[in-house]
Amino acid sequence: MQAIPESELILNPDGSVYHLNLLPEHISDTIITVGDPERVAKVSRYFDSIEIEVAKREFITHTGYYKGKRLTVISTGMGTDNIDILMNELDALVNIDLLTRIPVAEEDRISLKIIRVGTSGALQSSVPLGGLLASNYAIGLDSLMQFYPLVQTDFENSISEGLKAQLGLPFAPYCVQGSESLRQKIAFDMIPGNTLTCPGFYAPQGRVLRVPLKNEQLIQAYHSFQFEDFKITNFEMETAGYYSLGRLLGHEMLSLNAIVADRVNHRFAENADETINDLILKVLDRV
Ligand code: R1P
Ligand code: URA
Repeated sequence: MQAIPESELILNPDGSVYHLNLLPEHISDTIITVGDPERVAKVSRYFDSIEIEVAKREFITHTGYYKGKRLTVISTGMGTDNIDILMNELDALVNIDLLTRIPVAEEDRISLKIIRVGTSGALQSSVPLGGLLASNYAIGLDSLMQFYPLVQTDFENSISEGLKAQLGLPFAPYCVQGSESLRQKIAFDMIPGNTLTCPGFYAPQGRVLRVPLKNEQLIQAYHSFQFEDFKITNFEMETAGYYSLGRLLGHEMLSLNAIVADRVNHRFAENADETINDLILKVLDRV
């Protein structure tokens, strides 16, 4: 196999991957990801000890031990473009020999367990403020999967095509299921849901400040979409990127959402920090 060129797999002078600034020994095979860089310390403050702290741009990484288990927590910032960087560089750390720049043999590949701990807005009144929701399927309204050969199941294709028609979009949003085994293990008591990943926080999530929406019925269209018993429960900005790249690269991925905004009743949580902390503690104890 040919070595991956320097311009494709970019390494820093110390051999670390370009944006994450990490070396293979800096990460555990179990990784908690958060959007907000300040949330990293809110997770690692529960660690028994912190072994490594690395920071570059929005990617802050702490690796340490929680009740004897080695864990890594990394912040990603917002949006699936950052998830493209995160997932490819994490994969390079475990599945490419960074000295020879050659991918490891298929039988030696490592599958990471990655759990997103993020915030989210609810699209159904069955999803309460302060609730914890585990994404079963994710639907991506962003363009990331226009560039990767994602293979969808027939059911996922039906969701993609149905939503394209319902929203009158010129493209079919992508739809991907996350890890069922991680969901059973970590999120058995959380609300199961289907998460819409939006390429923005304002108009793509139906929010109007000064500029009106192109489609005034957008929230209603998200809310009322139904295929068999599938409904969209919540939205945020990363999950579909994670689930699709998890499938393409062979990593197990689960997205967990602390519900901080209720878009049906137009309310925002007064105790969002408590809800997120509750989610962090559950994940640390179960991962
Ligand atoms: C928007 O406020 C951000 O919050 C959600 C969205 O996905 C987006 O990143 O997740 P985080 O709380 O993890 O950042
Ligand atoms: N994050 C989002 O992306 N949307 C919300 O409404 C809340 C958190």
